[in-house]
Parts: sequence; C-alpha cells; structure tokens
Amino acid sequence: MGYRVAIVGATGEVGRAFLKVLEERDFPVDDIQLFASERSEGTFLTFRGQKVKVQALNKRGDFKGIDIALFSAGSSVSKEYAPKFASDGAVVIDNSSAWRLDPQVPLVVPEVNPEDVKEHKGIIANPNCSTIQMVVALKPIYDAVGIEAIIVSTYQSVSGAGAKAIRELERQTRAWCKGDKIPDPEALPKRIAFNVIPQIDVFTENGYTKEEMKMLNETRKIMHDPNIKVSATTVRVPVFYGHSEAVSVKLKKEISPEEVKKILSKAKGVIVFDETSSYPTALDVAGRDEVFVGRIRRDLVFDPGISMWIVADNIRKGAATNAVQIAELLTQFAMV
Ligand code: A2P
Ligand code: 11C
Repeated sequence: MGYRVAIVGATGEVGRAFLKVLEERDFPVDDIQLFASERSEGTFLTFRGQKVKVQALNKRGDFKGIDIALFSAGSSVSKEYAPKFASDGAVVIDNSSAWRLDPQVPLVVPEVNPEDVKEHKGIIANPNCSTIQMVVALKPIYDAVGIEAIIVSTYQSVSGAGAKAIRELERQTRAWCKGDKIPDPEALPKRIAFNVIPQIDVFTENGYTKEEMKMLNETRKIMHDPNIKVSATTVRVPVFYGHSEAVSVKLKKEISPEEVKKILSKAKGVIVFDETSSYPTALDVAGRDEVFVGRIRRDLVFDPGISMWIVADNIRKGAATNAVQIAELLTQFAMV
C-alpha cells in the first residue's frame, strides 16, 4: 500500500530534494501533491518521470486526503499551515524551526531518537541541518562514555539559506571574475563571495545568533539531556552544498581516538573518513546521505576530550533525507 504525500515548498532547494529522495529511496507514494507560493502556481516539477503541477498553497480550501506532508517553506508558512494539514488528517514533517521546541512536537533524527516519532500529535519537526549532522556523529560517543560539553564552529554552505543565497554567491563570483561591480548582498547579511560571515540568522539577546542557540536547544531535546552544554559559532562560507563543523567535546570518561574511530565505523549513518592527511570536505559529501567524520584526535584542552571534523550535505541529511527517514519510521511503526 502506498501513501498520499504532499510537499509544501516544493519549488525550493529542500522541496526539490524531497522529490529526489522520495524517488531514490523508493518511498511508497500513491499520489503526490506539490504546493508553493502563488509565484509558482501552474509550473511543473517532475516526479518519477511524470510532470506534476504546482498548486498555490493559499488557494486551497482544505487539505483532506493527504497522509504525509513534508514542509519546507519557512517558519511562517509552517506556523499557519501545519496545524491545518494535521487537523485534516495528515502527519506533517516540518523542516522549519516553527515547532521544534514545542513540547507537544517530537524533534527527530532517526539514527538518534527514532522512538520519539511515536509521541507525535500530527506534527513532527525535522531539526536544523547543523544540529542533525553533529548529533548523528556524537550520539554513539555519548552512549559509550557520556558528553558534558561541546564547542563547535561551523562552516555552512549558502544552500542552507535557500535558492536565493545560491544565486547570490553565483552572481557575485561571476561579477568578480569579469571585473564587474559585485552586486550588493540581498539574501545574506554581507558579501559572501571570497568572504566568510560569522552570522547565520539573527542575533539574540545573549550575543549568540538564533542558529547558534538552535544547536544548543535542539541538541538537548534530541539527546533527552537538558544538561549538555553547547557553545556554537556558526559561520557562512562561500560553498554551495555541504556544512562542515569543527567540534571539540568534553567527555565524562576517557576514550582513545582509536576507540572513537571503531565506534563511529559501526555507527548507523556515519562514515569515518580519517586517514593520515585525508579527511572529508564539503565537495566530497555533496549528494551523499551519510555524515562524514575525520580528523579524530585527542582534544588538547578538554581532558578527557575528543576533537573531530564533521561534514554532511545540508540539503540531504541536513533536511530532505532526514525528513524522508522520519516518514519511513512512520510507516515502520504503522503510524500512517
Ligand atoms: P516559491 O518558489 O513559489 O517562492 P527556498 O528556501 O529554497 O528559497 O524555498 C522556499 C520554498 O518555500 C519555495 O518552494 C517557495 O515557493 C515556498 N514558499 C515561500 N513562501 C511561501 C508561501 N507564502 N506559501 C507557500 N509556499 C511558499
Ligand atoms: C542555514 N542551518 O544553513 C540554516 C538553515 O532552522 O532549519 C536552516 C534553518 C533551520 O542557513
């Protein structure tokens, strides 16, 4: 038996990846409906070789007849429409930050807390991309020896900020190569071509950005550990796809880098890519669904502690793949 699936934000970076990942993983889809803004109404996207018409979300009266709705159209759309889809009978898997910290809404990374899916009341939240790849790599270490604190610096690609930011990096780089005036930033807070920007999302009162606070609050919720400490500096870099993270972890018990490599080599969804002078980069992982870990070494500040380098495709494992894996859990647990 297949499912009636809807995608909200289908024309966006993550929306298009939803279609690809559903196809690749052969998710049992009987019917697919695609929604975006009025700007995209009547355009077509392809699913399994068939053209599917995009509908304007705001022109639909009700959302009956949908089993699973994958949302990635921003927080305000999710706040307004996810409850409508849910009350009309769908289970919503929402990629925005709108519902992530709501106690009624599970926040799920299938490799880490799959059972939380069972608590859903119509909406399940997909975590932030930088959080997902970090917890996939750290949960096996957490289970083995315990983690007290994490210090993380991220190197995040422009695709995390959507299709407009991708075009912005392209336009600015082309202009620079031609010797033309570089267009002013619109999607990102400063020029991104040949630059790095230590700001993702807006600043909060404590001097950290929202993206940085998401890494703390979401990690606590996913790991079911309100005491774990996370201090993040999140940075945008001129890379199209793939987020990289330099992570230092304060452990509760001693473990050697060799043991960490062994544990992570067996962990679901993780690939250890750690040989002398060899490590994963964003270009290596673009288009992949696993989280790649390298540079595993003893930390020189935390004792006991481990440092490592974690890289994943933010649009796939950081968004679309994680959401489709949640949909797969719903089918495994017979919850749709
Ligand atoms: P559209 O393409 O019609 O603007 P990205 O994050 O890559 O920019 O994609 C955002 C997605 O969210 C797009 O599919 C976009 O549709 C969709 N979207 C944005 N605002 C709305 C809205 N008010 N209602 C429905 N979809 C929206
Ligand atoms: C970025 N991580 O790279 C952000 C995008 O909360 O889902 C995802 C924002 C979110 O810009």
